[in-house]
Amino acid sequence: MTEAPVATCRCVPLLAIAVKNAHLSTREYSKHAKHHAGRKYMSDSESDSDLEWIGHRGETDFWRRKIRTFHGILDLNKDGVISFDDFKLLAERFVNLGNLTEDQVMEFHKLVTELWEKQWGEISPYNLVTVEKYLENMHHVLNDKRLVRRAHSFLPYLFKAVDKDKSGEITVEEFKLFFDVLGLKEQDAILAFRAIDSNGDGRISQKEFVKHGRDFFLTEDEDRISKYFWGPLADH
Ligand SMILES: [Ca+2]
Ligand SMILES: [Ca+2]
Repeated sequence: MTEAPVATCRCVPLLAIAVKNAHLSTREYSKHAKHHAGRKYMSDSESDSDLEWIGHRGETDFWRRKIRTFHGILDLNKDGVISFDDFKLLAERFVNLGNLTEDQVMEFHKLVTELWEKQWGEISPYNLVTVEKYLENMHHVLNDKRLVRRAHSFLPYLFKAVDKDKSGEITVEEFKLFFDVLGLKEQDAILAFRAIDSNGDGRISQKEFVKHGRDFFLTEDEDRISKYFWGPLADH
């Protein structure tokens, strides 16, 4: 019975998934159930079978709106384009919170540089990423199995950077710090935190943080709570 392990592990989220997928055909659902049963042996980055097919991702206005929202966050000096300086400065803000170890800081810097070079090429003040270019690139990443697995590997570092007491979980206070570093409002941090902390215990684990933070970039499903993760969505 493939359904048995589903009923015994992580009941609440799985029930929610089951309800959400009630419209799927039996065949699709059992594929889904099997997939979720095996999830604990997989990294989150490999568990994307509920997304649109590769090649057809990133075609909704909703997804484009989310990507424009994130472009606005990365554009620290709000001049309409992302430069490596924006990128580096944002990483520096997380590092300056002082909660990463020396090794983590080194890994994070290396990762940020690699991400830039892989996605945007040259590190130069003239290499500027407009919203259009960003949308085009993110669409490409989303539709490339290999690229999409690596694209959000920076998220655990953001989590560790704001986990002030190093408890391995983030409280609403720590989440406010996260939004503050991103230049977002405290009130929006509270709203986002409430949405992501779906069991209401006042804590978000690294796994949940990475899962929803990443899901924001991947899903076209407007019902997913990940849409709250990076603050209010851009108007259009
Ligand atoms: Ca900028
Ligand atoms: Ca904590």
